[in-house]
Amino acid sequence: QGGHFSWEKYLKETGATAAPASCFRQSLTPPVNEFKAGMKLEAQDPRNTTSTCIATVVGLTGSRLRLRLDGSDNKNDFWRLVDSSEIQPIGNCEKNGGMLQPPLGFRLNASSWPMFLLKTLNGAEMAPSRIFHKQEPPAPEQNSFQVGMKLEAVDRKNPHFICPATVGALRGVEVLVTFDGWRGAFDYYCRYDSRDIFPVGWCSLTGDNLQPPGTKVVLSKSQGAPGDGSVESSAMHPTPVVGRPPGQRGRKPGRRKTKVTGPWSQ
Ligand code: MLY
Repeated sequence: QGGHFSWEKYLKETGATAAPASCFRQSLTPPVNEFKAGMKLEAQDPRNTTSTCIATVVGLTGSRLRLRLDGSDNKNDFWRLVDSSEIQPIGNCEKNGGMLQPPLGFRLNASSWPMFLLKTLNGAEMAPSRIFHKQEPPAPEQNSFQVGMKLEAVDRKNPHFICPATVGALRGVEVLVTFDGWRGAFDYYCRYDSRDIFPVGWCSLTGDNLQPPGTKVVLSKSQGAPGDGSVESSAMHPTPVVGRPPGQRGRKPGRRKTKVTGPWSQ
């Protein structure tokens, strides 16, 4: 990883302001993470949200858990905040009259699910209910984000990453999350009360790993070439941009040409 990213310097450099914590559906003091790798719990299947499945904690990052559904493969891991309502102690589903389901893409024959369930839970370390958080923080009453405000946001294409981002637009209850230095390839709209967006400083409070901004210059809507006057050129990134065909945006794996050290690096 490059130099440590400093929000303080970056905000100064960009002349931007951080979105106030009151804009977000996050607790003011991030929820403590008392989970351990190997613990099992119940989780909604992200690919089939009506199913409650067994998941194993395969990693911990800040206030988040990296989860893998039992009976699934290792290519569909997902991340949840420890205070997410989408994770529950084992037994919760049955207590509420539900039935645990095999994950979408269950690697065995569907008929072997009952036996698989027995075996996967036998002798397993179940996450104790006391380490779950009673409820999610309440949603703020309204969308109070403003265009230009800075935040930290999950990169939904690479959800293990939390990155510096800017509110690019507002659309009713939705916010356009744009990733600093990534030319729009990873941008998305989400509700203002999404659990994937955090106030500036969140990662440093939780110990999660905040990525540095990317190094790409943002082009205007006309997508003109650098030098034609359409470049919004961020002063921090004088790096020339080499175009790539649409559908191939984002950095090629393992070929970052520019070292990520900006004036905001410590
Ligand atoms: N493998 C991807 C990683 C890009 C991550 C972008 N995020 C941090 C906004 C790529 O090189 O395209």
